[in-house]
Amino acid sequence: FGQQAATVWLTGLSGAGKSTLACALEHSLIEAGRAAYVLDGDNLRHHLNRDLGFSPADRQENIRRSAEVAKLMNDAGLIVICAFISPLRADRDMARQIIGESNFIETYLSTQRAVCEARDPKGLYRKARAGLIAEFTGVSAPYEVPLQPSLVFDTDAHSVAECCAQIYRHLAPRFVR
Ligand code: GGZ
Repeated sequence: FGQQAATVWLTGLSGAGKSTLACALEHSLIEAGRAAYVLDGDNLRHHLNRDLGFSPADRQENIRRSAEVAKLMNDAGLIVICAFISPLRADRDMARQIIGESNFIETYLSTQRAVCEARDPKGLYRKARAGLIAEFTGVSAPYEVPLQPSLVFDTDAHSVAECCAQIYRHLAPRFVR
């Protein structure tokens, strides 16, 4: 495809804007003639990962399988954009190992929990607060902030287009023609 493959791994809370940014980035890459594909936690959980819930073990398995898929797609030459809460450092490190250090671009959406909770696009925080969803990240399950992400964006302060453009610039050295 005239590109060195990579996986842009978006991590952050529910409501931080991972899916929106992933979709916008995929769009701008394809517009520019690049082969790109989004793997989204919420989507994969309907199919490949439909047997998995939100216990720590199930999240780990969710990340493991998804990273293996991203790795295969990278091997096929695609730029993969992964959108998973992936709340635990150990699980993100596992994804990095599977995908390979040089192809793994950890991108942290640092948007504060209060902002994500105020957005609450699917009403999940409200349900979690009401005790209707157990082990909800940021409410009743942990989120471990990345220690050395390649990129960090607060989607409360920066537009989707700005974040997208910055990731695009980060990827550009991989485009060989
Ligand atoms: C976190 C949950 C939960 C719990 C359902 N905790 O923002 P969304 O709604 O549309 O996408 C979230 C999705 C999280 O799936 P991931 O595969 O990204 O999670 S992980 O990486 O932790 O395995 C959220 C919804 O599922 N959701 N229950 N308890 N998010």
